[in-house]
Amino acid sequence: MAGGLTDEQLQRYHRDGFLHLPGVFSLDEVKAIQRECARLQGIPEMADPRNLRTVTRRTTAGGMIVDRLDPVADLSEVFQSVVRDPRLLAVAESVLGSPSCLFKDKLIFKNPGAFGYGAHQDYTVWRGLGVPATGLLSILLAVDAANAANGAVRFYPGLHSDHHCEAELEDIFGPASGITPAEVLARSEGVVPELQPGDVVVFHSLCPHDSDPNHTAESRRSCFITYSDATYGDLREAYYQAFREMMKADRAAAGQTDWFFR
Ligand SMILES: O=C(O)CCC(=O)C(=O)O
Repeated sequence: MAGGLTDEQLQRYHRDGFLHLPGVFSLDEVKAIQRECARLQGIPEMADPRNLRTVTRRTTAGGMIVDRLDPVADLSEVFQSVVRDPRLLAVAESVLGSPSCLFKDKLIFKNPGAFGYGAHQDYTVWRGLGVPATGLLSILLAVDAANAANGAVRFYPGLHSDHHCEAELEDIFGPASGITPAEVLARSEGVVPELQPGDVVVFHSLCPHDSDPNHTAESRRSCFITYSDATYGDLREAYYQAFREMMKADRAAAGQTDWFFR
């Protein structure tokens, strides 16, 4: 793994648009990551929806909860090591065909009852960056086991050659925003890889994916890390600046008057 993907794995990645790699992180490594998630979740500012690092989500019980920290690596030495892990960098380099830059990282808690996500292609929100879809690659690291019951991510194989989003995005945070049309999804059959803690799924920025609510009593935490082809330069700082401006506008539109970033 430190040497990246084998030819056979790369072929499967290119065929499907995603690839499940079991056991990339050991149980001991993942236990340290789980402890770090609990520590972060216990910091009051990280559960405060005014924090521009947090994103809230509806729950099946009708409430709202903080569902993610975006970004997370700048908060934590543990996640700093995850995003720089040589095994992940080698996978990114295999797929991108060049060295990579860290573009984005987020920790999704998917607490009990948290709603899922409609089918989308991540590239929809990244298309203005001046990077082709093949120059952006995401890696999902399973912090907890993920399965159909707790809202694991479903991937639609073979649909990563085209971008299926004609309309401009009005509101990137809205639930109906950037949804992949049903007639496109009907050309594939969604696959929900059952993940163990420490497993990884590598996926193309055009691979449509969605998820169901977490119907269990435990969180389904996952870290999503996106690398960009270094040929296009380091995009992270400019991206997050623009992202935070969009968040402020979104919150102002919802009537929120104060926020902070910590
Ligand atoms: O964690 C999930 O259930 C899905 C998250 C997702 O699709 C995304 O953040 O793009």
